[in-house]
Amino acid sequence: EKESKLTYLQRAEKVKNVTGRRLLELMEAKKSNLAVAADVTTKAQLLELAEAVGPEICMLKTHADIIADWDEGTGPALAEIAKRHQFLLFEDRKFADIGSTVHHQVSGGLHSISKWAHVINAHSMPGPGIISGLKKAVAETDSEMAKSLGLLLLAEMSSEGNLATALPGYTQKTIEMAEAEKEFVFGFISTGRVAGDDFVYLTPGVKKSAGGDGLGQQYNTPEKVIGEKESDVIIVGRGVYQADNPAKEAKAYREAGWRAYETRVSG
Ligand code: 6AU
Repeated sequence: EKESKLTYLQRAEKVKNVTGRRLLELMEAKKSNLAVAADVTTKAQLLELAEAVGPEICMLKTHADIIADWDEGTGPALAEIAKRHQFLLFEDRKFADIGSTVHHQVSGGLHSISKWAHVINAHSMPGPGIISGLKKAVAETDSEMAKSLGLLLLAEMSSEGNLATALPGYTQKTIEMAEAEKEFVFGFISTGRVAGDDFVYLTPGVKKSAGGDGLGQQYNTPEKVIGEKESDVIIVGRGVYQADNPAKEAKAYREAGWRAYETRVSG
């Protein structure tokens, strides 16, 4: 109970992963707990959206594999925008394979994720080997940036009928996997706070009004997610990028998310 009253800055001191700490610090500095899910499908749309919402966000979440014309310049172009507007890049690849395979997936292929992303995520389904595989890739890289890569585990999902939520013990086992790797794993994708104040919680399925999308997605409001469920970061996709004015909409979500946070820590 008491723990959720801590500010993001106070929580930063408890987080072991460098990128997790940096995220909490820049959230406080920018007064933003908004991550925008940039689920657009061309490089031009992606970079345009990043520029537009950049001042409002703590994080841009990408799906590199839905960009039709992704090329070797896309990662660096995103990184330049992220540096200028001070937000982190989260490649939502949702690794879900054996350690040896994810080791190649995070560093190789067309997307070379570890060369430009600050944050990645993985399913806990394969067991702790998935963390070891991703860690090995990080250890082998000569890039300074990749050395501080932070990992999030999917402790819960937002979609209807998902097994992470339905199977008894799944979320708890996922938390135990994270506890054992705190230098690397700094938080969770979850519907709210599922463990201690030394982890960061990021929640997708957020819109101005609750509801669904007809394909299993389930939406909650920023107030519910940050205020009641005690999550830390709201992840908003269609609510922002499908708006007539994504920059203006991102500002509105940032303000709603930040108000809910301020109420929580002061209440
Ligand atoms: O706001 P939306 O519904 O347009 O987009 C939600 C975004 C999408 C999903 O791939 C992602 O959040 N997501 C995730 C993540 C972030 O890992 C997990 C989950 O359980 N549900 C979910 O929607 O880019």
